[in-house]
Amino acid sequence: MKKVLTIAGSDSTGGAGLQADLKTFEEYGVFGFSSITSIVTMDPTQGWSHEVTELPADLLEKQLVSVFTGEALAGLKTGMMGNEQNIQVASHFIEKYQVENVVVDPVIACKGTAQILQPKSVSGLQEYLLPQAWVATPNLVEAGILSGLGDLNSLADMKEAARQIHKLGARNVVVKGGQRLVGDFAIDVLYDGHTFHVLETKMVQTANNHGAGCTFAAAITAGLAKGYATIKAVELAKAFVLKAIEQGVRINPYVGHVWHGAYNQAQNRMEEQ
Ligand code: PXL
Repeated sequence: MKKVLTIAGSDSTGGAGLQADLKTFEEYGVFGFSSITSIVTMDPTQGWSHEVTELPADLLEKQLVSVFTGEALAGLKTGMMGNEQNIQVASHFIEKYQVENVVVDPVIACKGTAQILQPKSVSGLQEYLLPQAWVATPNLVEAGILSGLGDLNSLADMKEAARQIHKLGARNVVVKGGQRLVGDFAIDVLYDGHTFHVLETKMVQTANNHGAGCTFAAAITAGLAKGYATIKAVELAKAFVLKAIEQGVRINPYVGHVWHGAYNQAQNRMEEQ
């Protein structure tokens, strides 16, 4: 059994964060561990604003000690880190245990909300986690910030950002165009330091896509852990997320989530015979 870890924030509504990661790991048939860095809550009395409560780094460290007591992990994903101390702790464990298949989802900006910006994470990501990443998966806004290029508006901009983030040490960079890039297709660019692969899927017009980014990175992690080549792991993750978006679920008046089980039709499991 392949074992994989997510170091991420908690989204109690179950769409993004470590909840998305664990659900995705299960769909891929790998055993999921999780260590919590922060807790995201949403307050409907404030127009459904997000609040991030950071957890202290010593608590993250205790969780990681628990996780790393067992045999080697086959993959590791980082998501929302909360603060720079948590980034340093995570980075330390990755180095100490020489973890392979590290996927860094550099969560700085969540889709559709400026409230969840994590400015404190930017330099830590650049200095510690991106150099350890086998794959980094910034969205358009994050890629603009991490590369220092600012607003990205075209495929050419995405390629240049990928090139800059590769220079920071990430071995493979997927810049996710998603809904932010104008056009009929969801375009991602994968750069491995030599070649740009432009990955296109149809754009699904839906509001029920909360959690898509986390799910994508978790799917890549699980695919790599299972031994898929990087390009194959990224392509499969894209197909997995497309299905999850197409079958998104309305959660409340404010938000709808991707359905992590869509690719395998998990809703049909365990039916009474
Ligand atoms: O999608 C970014 C993200 C990551 N992690 C957690 C989140 C969110 C967005 O809401 O809640 C825990």
